[in-house]
Amino acid sequence: MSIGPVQLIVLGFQHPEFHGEIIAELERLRESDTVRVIDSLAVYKDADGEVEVEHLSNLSTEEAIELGSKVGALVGLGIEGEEGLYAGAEAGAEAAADGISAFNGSSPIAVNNVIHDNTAPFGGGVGVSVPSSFGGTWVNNTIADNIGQSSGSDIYTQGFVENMQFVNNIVRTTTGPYGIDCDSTYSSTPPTFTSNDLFATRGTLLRGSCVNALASGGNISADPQFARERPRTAYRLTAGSPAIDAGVPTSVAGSTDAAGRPRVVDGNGDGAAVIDLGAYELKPPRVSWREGLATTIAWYRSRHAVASRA
Ligand SMILES: [Ca+2]
Repeated sequence: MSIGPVQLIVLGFQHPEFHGEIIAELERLRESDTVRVIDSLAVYKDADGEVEVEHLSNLSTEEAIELGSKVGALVGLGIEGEEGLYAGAEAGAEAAADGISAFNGSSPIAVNNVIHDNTAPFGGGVGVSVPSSFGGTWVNNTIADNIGQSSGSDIYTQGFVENMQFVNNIVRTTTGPYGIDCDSTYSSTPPTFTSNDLFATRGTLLRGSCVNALASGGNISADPQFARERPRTAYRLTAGSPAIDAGVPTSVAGSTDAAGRPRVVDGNGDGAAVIDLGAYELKPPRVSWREGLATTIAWYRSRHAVASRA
């Protein structure tokens, strides 16, 4: 089955008291073909630090098996693939909790995702609303061309996001009114932005507490020069992109990019392998078109010279 556009939302509740209203609303939206919940986790940590987890999805079992591991990877939770998914569905919270031992005390980690062409009132690409120091670590994602109808087309944060980190991402906003909006209603401390390319072709790029994101942290604002957006090459970098070899080292990025290719390679030919920004690492061709042409001309000329002498 095809998926997309897909949106990842993290919601926090200060005083969780639910009586089935959320599930009923999601069922209603599913029935009207408005949204489908691919996977959701309700996580509750009590005063003693015990974690309870409940799964919720309105995909069929077959669809959930196909997508389960992708979503687990997206939010950085070790659900242990299909086995963990089955176990969670069959045995409920207790079985699923076994698969997420890394969750307690850590935040969601989103790495190597291409998040594009989503629409929401706030936070078309990434929407995070949290009541305490949470919100996750976002590394080497490409977040582009999303629409936040009211604000935050590509990123919208709300709540206490001072521990949220954005590192080596590309954000390209092509629809306003605002690309990245860090709502300061509850806290004026923004997430930390380090070594990202934050760029808008339309609308205002930054709003709220992250309005100065470009002033520090080695962030840039330049056209990332994506490849022509055919399905196989969409959002990959082209030679000359300012995102090439522009990242900071991070073990979170892993050893491969979103296409499964080696992650840290020398993309600008200066002899130093440096991580790129965004979900894809550019691997330059071994011989450029110009070099190949020059070699061919040199070969032809040498042959021609020999032939003339003969
Ligand atoms: Ca590189």
